[in-house]
Amino acid sequence: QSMPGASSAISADDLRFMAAAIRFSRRHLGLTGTNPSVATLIVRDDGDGPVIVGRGVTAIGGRPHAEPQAIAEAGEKARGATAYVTLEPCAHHGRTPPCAHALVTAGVARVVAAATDPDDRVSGKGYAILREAGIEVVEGVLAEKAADLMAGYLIRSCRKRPEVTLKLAVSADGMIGRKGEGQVPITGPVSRAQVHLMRAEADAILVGIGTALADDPMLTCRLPGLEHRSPIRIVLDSDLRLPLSSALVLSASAVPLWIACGADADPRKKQALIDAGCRILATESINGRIALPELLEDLAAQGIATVMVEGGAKTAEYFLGEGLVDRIALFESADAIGTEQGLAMPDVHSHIGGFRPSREAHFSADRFTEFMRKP
Ligand code: AOF
Ligand code: ZN
Repeated sequence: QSMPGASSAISADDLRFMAAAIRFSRRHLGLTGTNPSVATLIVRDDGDGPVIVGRGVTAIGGRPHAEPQAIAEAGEKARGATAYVTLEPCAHHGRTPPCAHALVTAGVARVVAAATDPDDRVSGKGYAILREAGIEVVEGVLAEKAADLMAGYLIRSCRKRPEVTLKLAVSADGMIGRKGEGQVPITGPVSRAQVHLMRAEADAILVGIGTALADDPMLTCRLPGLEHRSPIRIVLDSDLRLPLSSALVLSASAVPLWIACGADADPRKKQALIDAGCRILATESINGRIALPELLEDLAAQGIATVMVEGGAKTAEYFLGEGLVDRIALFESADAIGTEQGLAMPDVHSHIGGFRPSREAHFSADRFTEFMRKP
């Protein structure tokens, strides 16, 4: 059946290969610096059905981009093939020549793209280069799915702050911890593994000083084989109360530890932490609290695109109250802690009202729900 414009219609195969490209792009989340983790699949059909002949994902550190890697793998087979790209191919001469030109030179016949690049050097120009060269371009295929994985990059580009994900673990009776007991697991081992995977994919993890003192956490990714993917750890600590003997400071030479303090924090404490390998982020503080918009702007300027806020209750409420949470990862345990020993987070459900569930899963006895901010 032929119809006008049928050449730019999308097929079931297009959706299938784009979904595969998006899954592939996940591989280097949190590892590509200020670049998003983007994937390219080059697919050709020589009569026996479509076959992937080249794959590329933005390299660790951000370069090379996805496209030239996929093109190199495909070689001559790229000629006349379709390229699936999760982000509009770049149009600028950075440390590598523009990917749009590379696709033209490789002779691909068709480019199917998901998200448009908000970068001023690229936005729309990548598609224009391809079209001027006679390549058929289909934009916006599974754009929302691709944007979901690139949310940090997109938010950092457009709003000059990182994407903030709030992780909450809540007992069946609404408690987020136990009084004066240090670290207590609320959810089970499968949820814990999920949290560690989320850490691996984030650029930074952030906690308040209350949690740092009460739990003495490491905040690293300890999944076997992914230990090297621990993100930067950040503590909100206006008065620099974090002890030099804390697990965080003791591991500062192995995994970066940044401490956000008020501009007037004790210079001797600052120096001692710096000597222990920490980095100090002197930030404006208001009523003894770090000014979050300023801190986030600073983090974005330093290349941080995703921050996972892991506690505690005060820090969670502070971010929620300031309207600075983009995503909530809620882990709900089937077990109760009891109002006697439990630490409740009073307003959590009122805040969650501004969010809509976007994903749900069960990790053994725990229920996991991801919420996105309502548009
Ligand atoms: C692509 N493919 O795989 C990625 C792209 O500093 P540069 O030269 O690496 O450029 C960074 C910009 O490149 C980044 O802001 C975004 O616009 C684009 N990322 N583009 O064609 C890729 N990662
Ligand atoms: Zn590129």
